[in-house]
Amino acid sequence: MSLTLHYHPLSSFCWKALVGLYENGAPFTPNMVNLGDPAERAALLALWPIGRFPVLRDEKRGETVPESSIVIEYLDRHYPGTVKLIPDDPELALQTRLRDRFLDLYVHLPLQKIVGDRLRPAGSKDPRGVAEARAQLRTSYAILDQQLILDQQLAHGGWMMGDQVSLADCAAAPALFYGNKVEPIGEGHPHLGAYLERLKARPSFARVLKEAEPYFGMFPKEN
Ligand SMILES: N[C@@H](CCC(=O)N[C@@H](CS)C(=O)NCC(=O)O)C(=O)O
Repeated sequence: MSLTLHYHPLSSFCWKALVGLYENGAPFTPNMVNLGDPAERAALLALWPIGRFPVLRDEKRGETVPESSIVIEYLDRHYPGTVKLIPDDPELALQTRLRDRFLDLYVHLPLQKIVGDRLRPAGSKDPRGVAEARAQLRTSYAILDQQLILDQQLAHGGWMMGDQVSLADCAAAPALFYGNKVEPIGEGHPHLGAYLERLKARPSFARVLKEAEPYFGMFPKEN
């Protein structure tokens, strides 16, 4: 098999790539990386010196592809499946990428900050940074909920870009799932909450969640 995904089943950015892979249907070999194991960490660093996953390795094309958005763009371009994750229309493609960026930068990164702070030892916590991250999440939820109403898409049972699932939904699934865990979306954002439920029921994301289940105990609790 040409494609190998270096990943961890609990990692939110890996979930994004996995949703893309399961939507796309391209066969791949999953390689679970334990970052606590020095040899496995060194192997990941050899592939991508930043040392973060997901990383996709394509032996056939001799390419190493880091960054979840780029993994999905790469799949769409070189291993197109039945679902087109980046629309052909350039304007729609731009909107898709904007939503992907919004979800990564203004939902996913703040939630990562909150979870990361739980792992810091006492005395090295960053309460101000966490409060800012929570405020960012609340602002982002409100923008998304409002945007979804304006678009008439999510309010009517659709996906980020309308009827077709796209890169933006791959980004939304982990960002909203984990975001909701650390800063609940709540009843004030009904469209966003309903959209998250639809994502959870979608077979690609339901599969990702099922595969992560054995590892959920490793998710850092609030302290
Ligand atoms: N911008 C990157 C972010 C990747 C990322 O932050 N991955 C986290 C897991 S969700 C990671 O590798 N963390 C390991 C570490 O920081 O040592 C992407 O979109 O793939």
